Amino acid sequence: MVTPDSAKAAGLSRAELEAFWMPYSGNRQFKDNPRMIVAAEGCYFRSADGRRVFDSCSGLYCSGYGHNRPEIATAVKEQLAQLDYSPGFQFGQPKAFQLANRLTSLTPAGLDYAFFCNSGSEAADTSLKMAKAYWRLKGQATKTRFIGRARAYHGVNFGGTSLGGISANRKLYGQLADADHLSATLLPENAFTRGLPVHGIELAEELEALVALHDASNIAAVIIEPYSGSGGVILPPRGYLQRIRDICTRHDILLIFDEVITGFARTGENFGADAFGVIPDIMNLAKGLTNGAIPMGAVVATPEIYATFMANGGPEYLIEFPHGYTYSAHPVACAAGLAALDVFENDGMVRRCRDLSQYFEDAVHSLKGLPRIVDIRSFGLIAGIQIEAVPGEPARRPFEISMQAWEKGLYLRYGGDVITLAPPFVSEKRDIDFTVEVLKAAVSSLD
Ligand code: PXG
Ligand code: PLP
Repeated sequence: MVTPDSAKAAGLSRAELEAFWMPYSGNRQFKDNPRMIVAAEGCYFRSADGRRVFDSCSGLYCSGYGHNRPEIATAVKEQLAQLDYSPGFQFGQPKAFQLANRLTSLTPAGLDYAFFCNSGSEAADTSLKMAKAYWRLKGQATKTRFIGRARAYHGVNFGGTSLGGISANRKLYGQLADADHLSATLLPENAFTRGLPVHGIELAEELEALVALHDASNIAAVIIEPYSGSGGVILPPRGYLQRIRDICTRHDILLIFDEVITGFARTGENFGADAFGVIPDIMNLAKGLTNGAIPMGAVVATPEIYATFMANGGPEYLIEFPHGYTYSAHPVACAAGLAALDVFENDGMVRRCRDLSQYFEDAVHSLKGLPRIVDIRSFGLIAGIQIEAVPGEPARRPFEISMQAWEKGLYLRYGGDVITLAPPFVSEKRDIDFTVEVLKAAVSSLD
């Protein structure tokens, strides 16, 4: 067995595993069967027991440009030596402004103002507060309601938890903030589609029904992932996002795209907005912004939204948007962000994603026909492989597959009963082959 030695190899006793309450983890199982990662380079982790492990999910979808990029490491080191921290409230540091310019030169035209935070969860709650305040400043203070979607993920803070739609993430907390949810766009007739599914555009009409119920005068915003990542790689049917956009525009409802996973090349374009040809009013980003090296998120808004805050801010010395984090636009995060965007552009991550995506799609869809695989969905360099659930034991089979994969040198992520692959853009074809081979063997060994 590899696993019992893993903590010991990392110099930790069983007792020393206790104090750390691990996030989104089965703490009890892990602490009895630890899986320690001690180093990384490119597309590979090194486990504490010295094995190379292929990272088939770019960490948690965040390290698409490959781990331990020297450009990012150097920028971070230099920044730490020059300015480790500076207050972001009422004072500035140059890299924040540089990064905002770099970022908004990449985002679609009309998304021109970047607000920085430290994670995708903070981006979600920032965007919701921004939307609500925007309508209040415009004298439409009844526009307060938010609409999300079933099976969506918008992080773990109060707003994002409520607008999210993965029941396992919500059930312990009750309804934290008021929210309505559109259906997820997962239809059986679309099973095993490559790219965007054909059926389901009419699901967008549910938004009209919610407008009829609440009246647009009471709705602030709709928040949507261009495709749901954590929810199991749920793709938008052709025309669906455009129809959502049209309904929002017609009723004066802000459209927020949560691009925490779809942003930064995963779709084969800079952003999901580009890939799907639909421009939101607010775009949430994190993960790829720094390649995961330093925590950072961003909310990018239209000039109209920014101008509304400025025009209604009162005397100039006053704060227009009473919101921000101690670590908003942290200088080290900004340095990492600037270096990551250099890598993103100079090393052509969008092109790399496109170049590999057909091979990836063919490889992943070659799993069709194996027992227990009930759907495969793919777009760009992301894929969801849906495994038939064991009744009453959600996510049991993907968990078992993931544990087997780890033993064989593959880090494999899953959400619910869906195995999610999101390899680094710098992966080789042989890495994809290896991933699919390991998966094939693991799936074939299921009861
Ligand atoms: N929005 C979206 C669309 C996300 O995918 C967040 C917000 C929250 O970001 P932070 O940085 O607060 O975690 C996310 C994060 C998984 C998985 O395996 C997905 C995420 C994070 C960790 C694991 O599906 N998405
Ligand atoms: N709680 C307390 C007591 C604080 O003083 C602060 C920040 O000053 C926060 C929470 C918020 O922390 P952060 O800005 O890191 O989100």
